[in-house]
Amino acid sequence: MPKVHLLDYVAGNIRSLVNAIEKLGYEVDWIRSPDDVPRAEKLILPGVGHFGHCLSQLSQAGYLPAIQKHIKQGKPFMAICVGLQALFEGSVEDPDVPGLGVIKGTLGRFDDSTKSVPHIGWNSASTAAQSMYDLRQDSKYYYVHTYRMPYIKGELESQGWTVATGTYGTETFVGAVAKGNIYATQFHPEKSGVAGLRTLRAFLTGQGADALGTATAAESAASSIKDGLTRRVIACLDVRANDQGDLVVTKGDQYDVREKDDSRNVRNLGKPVEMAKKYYEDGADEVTFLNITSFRDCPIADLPMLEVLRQTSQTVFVPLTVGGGIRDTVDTDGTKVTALEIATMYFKSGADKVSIGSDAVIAAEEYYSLGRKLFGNTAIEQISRAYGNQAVVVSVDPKRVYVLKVDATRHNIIETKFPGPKGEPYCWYACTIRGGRETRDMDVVELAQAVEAMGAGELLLNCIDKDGSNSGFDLELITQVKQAVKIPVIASSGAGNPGHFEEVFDQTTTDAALGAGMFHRGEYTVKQVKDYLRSKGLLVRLFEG
Ligand code: 1PR
Repeated sequence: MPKVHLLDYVAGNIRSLVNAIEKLGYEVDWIRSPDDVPRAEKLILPGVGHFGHCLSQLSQAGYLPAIQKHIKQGKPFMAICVGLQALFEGSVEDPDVPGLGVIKGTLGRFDDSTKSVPHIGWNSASTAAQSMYDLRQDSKYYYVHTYRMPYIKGELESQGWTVATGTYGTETFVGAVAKGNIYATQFHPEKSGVAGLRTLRAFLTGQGADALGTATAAESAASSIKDGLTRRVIACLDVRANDQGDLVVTKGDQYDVREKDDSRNVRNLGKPVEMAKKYYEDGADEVTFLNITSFRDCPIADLPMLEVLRQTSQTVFVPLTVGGGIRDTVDTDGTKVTALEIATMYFKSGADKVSIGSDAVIAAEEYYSLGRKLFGNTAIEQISRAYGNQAVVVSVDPKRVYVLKVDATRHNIIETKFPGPKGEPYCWYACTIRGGRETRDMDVVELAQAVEAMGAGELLLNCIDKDGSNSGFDLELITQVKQAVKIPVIASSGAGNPGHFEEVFDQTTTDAALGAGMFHRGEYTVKQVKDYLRSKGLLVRLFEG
C-alpha cells in the first residue's frame, strides 16, 4: 500500500482523517519527531484547535525547520484547517505567535454581528481554475472555524497561489490555496463526503498539482449562483441497550422510549451502524449518536458506543457527534475517569464532536453561583481547550413551564402563541438533567449563555414537549435561544415531515435542523427532506454518489 505521512504533534480528533486516507487505499505512517520528517514523501499537517496552540506545539517540538525544508524541497505537502492557517504570517487569534509565513497575510475573526460564529457546515470551495485538486464548483465541503483569511481579489494570486473561496454571510474567505507542491484547505476533506475524498485523492495521487489555474477565485465565485453555507440537516440516533441486552436505535415520545402496549419493551428501530450509513448515503450532513443510558454498569473502555463510532467512522465521511455520559466519573473498578479522558476515547474512535447534557447544566449552575467566573475546570472548558470549541456541543433538554404573569418568575419568559392548560399566556423553558427526569431551576437562556462563555461551540436544542410529537419544531424556543447566543444552534425535536424543516429554516435563524423518529420509522428519508428544501429555494448539499 502506498504511504502518506501524518504529523502527530498535538492531541487531536484525527481518526477521521486516518479513516479517509485508508479508504483511499493509502497507509498512514506517523511522524512523531522532526528527525522523521525527511523520510516523508507526502506529508499532511492536520490542524486542530487553536492557532497559537498548534504553532507553539510545532515550534517547541522543533518541527518548523523540518516542515519548511520539506516544502522547499518541492515534496507534496498538504495542510488542513488550522494547518492552512499556520501557513500564513499570523492570526488575530494569537497575535504574539508567528505563523510559518509561507503565505503573506494575517487571519481575522468572522464578524458575528449578523451571523453565528464559528462558521460550521457545508460551504463552497469555488475556483475558476479548471482543476484545483479536483475541487468542483457544485460540490460542498465541511468547514468548522472561527478565524478566516478574507479573500481579496488578486492578492494571493499575485503571489502565485491558486485560490478557492467560500462565502459566509457577506464575507468571502479563503477555502483552499495551492501552489506548486503545497495544497491547503480550510475545510475538512475527511469530513466532506465523496467531494472531500475526491480532493484528498487528487493530492495523494499528485494529479491535482499539474493543472493549477491562474484565474482569480472571485471571477468564479461570481459565476457560481450556489455559493454559501447550506442548510444543515442532521440525523440523530438515540442508542441504548434493550431488555435483551442488544444495542438498538430507539426513539421516545417526550423521552419515554418504551412501547405503549403492555410489553413496555424498549422500542427497537434498528442497528446504529447500519442506520448511520444509510443516513449518510441519503445525504445527512451530520450524524449524531446519543447514548441515552450512558451504559452505567459497563467499564468505560468497553463502552459499546466506542465500537459503534469505530465502525461508523470507517464508512461515514461526514461529522459524527456522540453524547451521553460525558462527565467526570468513576469506572467500574473504582478508577476516576475525567470527562476529558472519556471524550478522548470517543475522538480516538472516530467522533468529531462530543455532546454534553446533564453535566453542562450542573456546570452552569456553578458558574452563576460563583458570580459568572470561570476556573477552567469544567468538562466543557477542558475539552474545548484540548480539541477546540467546535468539538464541544451542549445538548439541552428543556421543558415548558407556563406562568400567568410576566413577573411570576425570575426566569427569561416568552409570550407564547400556544397558551398553557390553564390559559397561561407566558412560559419559560426549564433545563432538565438525566434524560429529562430531573428539572432544575435554570432556564434555557441562562444555560445557553453560560456554556457559550465556557467555550461550547454549538448547541443541540431539544425540546421535551415536542420530542417524538411529529408536530414540528418549537419555533418560539429556537427564536429565544438564537437571540441569546452567537454560537450555532441545532433545532431538534418534533420534526414530522419535510415541511417542518422548511418552517424552521424559514421562520427562525436556526443554523441546522435535526430529525430522528420520522427517519427511523421510514416516514421520510433525509433525501426527501433535502429535495423538498431545494424545491423551496433553500440551498442544500446533495449526496454525491
Ligand atoms: O446527560 O450528558 O448523559 O447526555 C444524555 C443525552 O441523551 C442528552 O443529549 C439527552 O438529550 C439524551 N437523552 C437522554 N434520555 C433520552 C430519552 O429520550 N429518554 N434522548 C435522551 C434525547 C432527544 C433528541 C431526539 C429529538 C428528535 N433525544 O435528540 O433525537 O428530540 O426527535 P424527533 O425528531 O423524533 O422528535 P448526558
